[in-house]
Amino acid sequence: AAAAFALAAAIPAHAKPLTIGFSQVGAESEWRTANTASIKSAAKQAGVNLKFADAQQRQENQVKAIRSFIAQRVDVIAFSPVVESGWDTVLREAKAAKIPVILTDRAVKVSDPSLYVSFIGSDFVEEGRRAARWLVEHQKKNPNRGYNIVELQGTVGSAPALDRKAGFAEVIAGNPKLKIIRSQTGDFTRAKGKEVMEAFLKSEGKNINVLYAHNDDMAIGAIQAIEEAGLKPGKDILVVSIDGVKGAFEAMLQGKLNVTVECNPLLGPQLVQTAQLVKAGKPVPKRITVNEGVFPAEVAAKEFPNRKY
Ligand code: GZL
Repeated sequence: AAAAFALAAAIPAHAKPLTIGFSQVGAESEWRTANTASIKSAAKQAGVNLKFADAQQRQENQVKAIRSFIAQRVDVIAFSPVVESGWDTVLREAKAAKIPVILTDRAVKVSDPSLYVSFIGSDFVEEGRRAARWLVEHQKKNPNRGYNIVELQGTVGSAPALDRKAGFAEVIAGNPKLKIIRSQTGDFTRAKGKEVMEAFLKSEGKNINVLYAHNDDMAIGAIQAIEEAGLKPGKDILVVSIDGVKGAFEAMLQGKLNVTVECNPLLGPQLVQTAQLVKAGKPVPKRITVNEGVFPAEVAAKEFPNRKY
């Protein structure tokens, strides 16, 4: 042990690989799969020692993972918080252990903003606004059609679900033509999205003109339900969703989905770079946003070959 200690002491501090403990939400969607792949490949390319934990969408598993990273004395803790609240205690433990914390993808609501050094992720309120703006413009061009909207919300209490709902509602507020008639969580998964859409169709049937889904996976599940009900997704019921994953482009090419608002999952390089700066004691921005666009069906064929996730 003494020899090993001597060896470690002999290695200049900057030569030891950076160790990041990362707690991921789960594997609930195509978006998440791409996000995980980006983080793992960026860590590999940078020679970072990545300890990766999948929480199966349960907050208690993320708290456990963070506690284990503290016990292992990792250099940096990073995580995508499944929900916004309930993090103060475990983040205070990380602070007491002098381990910096970086948030990726989703935000937290904490009493003390010094509990994390940086949040790298999208502006979900703007994503909700972009989805609604597309619908407002569609309505102007189709004055004779109805716009009764059913909404499939993301995971209850998650930043993307809360913010995408708020952004969308902000833009349609005061517009008598656009009305949300049902809204329920589909937990960001295809299976739940299909199940909830089946319930919407049972209770509202032909009264539904639009589906607004907080992610493409729920939209893809809902599309199956719409077809099984004998209706045409993308025509009888407009389908508006968020993420921009491959499945959404394929659905647009089949005329079953009308627009997807991009939410960039490729955060790995920015996470690794930020962690390296933090480890070197360099300042980092508190908020790092990502560039993203809006892809209506008419550009799907041209854009599809460029998609990276
Ligand atoms: C958004 C991310 C959301 C995606 C979903 O940054 O947190 O979680 O929109 C994913 O597909 O499940």
